[in-house]
Amino acid sequence: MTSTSSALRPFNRLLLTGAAGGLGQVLRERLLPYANVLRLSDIAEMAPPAGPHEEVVRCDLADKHAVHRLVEGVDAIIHFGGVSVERPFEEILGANICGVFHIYEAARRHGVKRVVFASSNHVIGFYKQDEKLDAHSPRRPDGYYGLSKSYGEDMASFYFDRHGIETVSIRIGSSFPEPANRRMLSTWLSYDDLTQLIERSLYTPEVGHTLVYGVSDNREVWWDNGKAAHLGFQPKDSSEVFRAKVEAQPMPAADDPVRIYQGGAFVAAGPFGDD
Ligand code: NAI
Ligand code: 15L
Repeated sequence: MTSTSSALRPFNRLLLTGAAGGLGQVLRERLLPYANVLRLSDIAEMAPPAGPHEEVVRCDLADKHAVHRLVEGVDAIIHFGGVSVERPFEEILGANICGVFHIYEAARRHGVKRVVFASSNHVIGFYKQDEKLDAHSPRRPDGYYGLSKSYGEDMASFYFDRHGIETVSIRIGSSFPEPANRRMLSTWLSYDDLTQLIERSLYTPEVGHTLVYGVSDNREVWWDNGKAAHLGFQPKDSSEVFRAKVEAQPMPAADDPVRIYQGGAFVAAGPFGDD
């Protein structure tokens, strides 16, 4: 937990989507200091059930009316729900593409002014690992999943320009307890740094639509966050402490996408058949 959290005035009610997922379960505990009530939502069952200062609303992001009910009464949305890996387009369509539209349209209707959107490095996955990017680099999505996150970033941009709803889109690298492979030595985002980034995304006064790469202070990083400096995000962790353990793994072949592309294996996923 970041040291500044206790000094910040909590929101009355925050909504976290994807709350039953890998990051959702981590954030469920860490976001509690930022809200009087944390509304937790997922299509999956929430375990454990709602505790003090929590409420659970089960909801399919593909269901427009359910999402509109879900968003009513919240002050800000941390949108982490959806399909989180490469899958056939039809699976991604409902959860991620319709889902992000439903979230923003519900935010407009209910007067919610701030969204934190879990985007992904797979928006730029087809860049090579020796290329350096910033927030203005053209996107190169590496699949339907990356395309859906690209669409989400555009949705955020549009709802700011048209309706004044502010968003921080976090292009998360790889947020897990520790980096699982060599690629993640560059893309790893610790849970503490993710929490700090969400805190800055909620509390920075004017963000418009800000795009920030969610990455820790790793030795070799492909992404420059200079254009998001106003967030004041200062990652504290580094993948370096895991380097020896990761480098004990066998080296993948030189032509393996995991050694070439920023998106790693995602660039080679699919096709998923003609059905
Ligand atoms: P996850 O797959 O563990 O969690 C996603 C959650 O969304 C799941 O609990 C799932 O039940 C829920 N969900 C799926 N379809 C839904 C629907 N139609 N309606 C409501 N809920 C639905 O993924 P994880 O790792 O926790 O990631 C969270 C978010 O962060 C995702 O949006 C993912 O794309 C994004 N992200 C995560 C990264 C990581 O390294 N963990 C990297 C880049 C982005
Ligand atoms: C993502 O977007 C996924 O949600 C996560 O499961 C990882 O695959 C991550 O990217 C990554 O690229 O390591």
